[in-house]
Formats: sequence, structure tokens, C-alpha cells
Amino acid sequence: MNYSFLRRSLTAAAASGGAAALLLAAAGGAAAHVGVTPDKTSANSYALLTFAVPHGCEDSGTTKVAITLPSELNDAQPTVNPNWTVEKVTEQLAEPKKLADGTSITKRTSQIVYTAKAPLEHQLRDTLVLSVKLPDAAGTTLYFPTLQTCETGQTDWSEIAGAGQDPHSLEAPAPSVTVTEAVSADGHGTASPSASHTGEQASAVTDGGADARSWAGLAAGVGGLALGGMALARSAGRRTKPAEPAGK
Ligand SMILES: [Cu+2]
Repeated sequence: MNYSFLRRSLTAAAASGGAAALLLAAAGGAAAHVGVTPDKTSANSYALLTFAVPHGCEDSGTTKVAITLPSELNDAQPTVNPNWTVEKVTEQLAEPKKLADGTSITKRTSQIVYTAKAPLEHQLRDTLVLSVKLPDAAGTTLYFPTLQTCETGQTDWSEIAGAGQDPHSLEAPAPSVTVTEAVSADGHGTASPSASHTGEQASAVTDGGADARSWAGLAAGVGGLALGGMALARSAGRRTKPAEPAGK
């Protein structure tokens, strides 16, 4: 068996495999766009929307990220991030807007603008989190057109797929969140249990299981203590009993 040949071909294979993996990783990185990940999507719930900035504009660092709120939202609460300053842009409404609770507003927040204290280098990633109240609009997709400004250039993540168009074919798709069925206080969906049931239920279960376990732990602890105490008492009893006079 010619081992040197085998070793050479194995090394070559490893090298090309490594190169392919690198290429894939680079492609994977590039494929990640400015997007949003909600921690929940159920209608009427308060959700945390995490906007990721996974790369710059080509090789240029990001200096500003302006997130436009969909018209279905009247406000958003930005989470502070020490790398950025943040401001809310408000707009005057043409006419007062009536809200579900019977009150009305004349202004709304139209945009949240994060400005980098120092440019976010193009190969580094950061996240910007907004807290919003999702509208009572199950099945609606909310679009958050986001303008990413860089030291050189900018990218306007605002493309929305037309009917029948594959959103993945878009160059700069707008981050979006699709609202799902509202969930009631007991964690069950109001219309289609399947949609909200899984997610919400998972968290509810965990809590209950933990309580049961801690009670069991406590009981075991107490039981152990009692047993220990009894054993102690018994041995103490043995010690205090006056020794029987020898030969009795
Ligand atoms: Cu991208």
C-alpha cells in the first residue's frame, strides 16, 4: 500500500473541504440580511422585536439604522444599546386616530433611529430591540422598512414581495413579522389552538414542573431531617440510659 500517496490525497481532500466550508460560511454570512426576530407574534401581545445588523454596506461600517414602523403600530419602545444613541421620530396624524380602548391619538411614532457612537465594523454584528404591542390583526404581515446608512453608501431594506413573488429573491427585503392568533390569559389560542398552543404552552409547562419539583425536594429535605432527628434521639436515649450494673 503506497501510504505517502494516501497521505497526500487525504491532505488535498481536507484542504479542499476546508476551502469549501470557508466559502459556505462566507456565503452564509452574506445571506444574513438586516432582519427581525420576534419573541412572540400573537395579536394584542407585547412582543420584543430583535433587529439584527449582521453586516455593513459591502465593506463599509454602519453608522445609522432607521426603522420605520408599519401603520398598524402607533408606537414602539426602543431598548437602549450602549453602542448607539436612539431617538423616536413622531408624525402628526392627518386626523385623530381612534384606538381599541376608545381613546384617540393625534400623533404617532413613525420611526426609531439608532445612531452608532462609532461605526459598527462591516464584519461585526449588533442587535437593536424594540418593544411593541402587536395589533389585533391575526394573519397580517407587518413590514418594517429599515434604512441602513454606512460610512460609504447605504442599503434600504424596504422591498416587499409582490403576490406570488418569492421573498428570498429580493435583494433588500423589508424585515417583517406576521401576526398570529391572539392567545387568552390561560395561554390557549382564541381561534386555532394549534398556532399558539405549542409555544405558549411550552413555557407554562416548564413553570409548573419546576414548582412540583421544588415541593418534592422540600418534602424530601424535611423527611430526611425528621429521620435524622429520630436517629439522633434514639442514639441519645441509648447514651443517657444508666448502664446496667455488671452481672445483672
Ligand atoms: Cu445581507
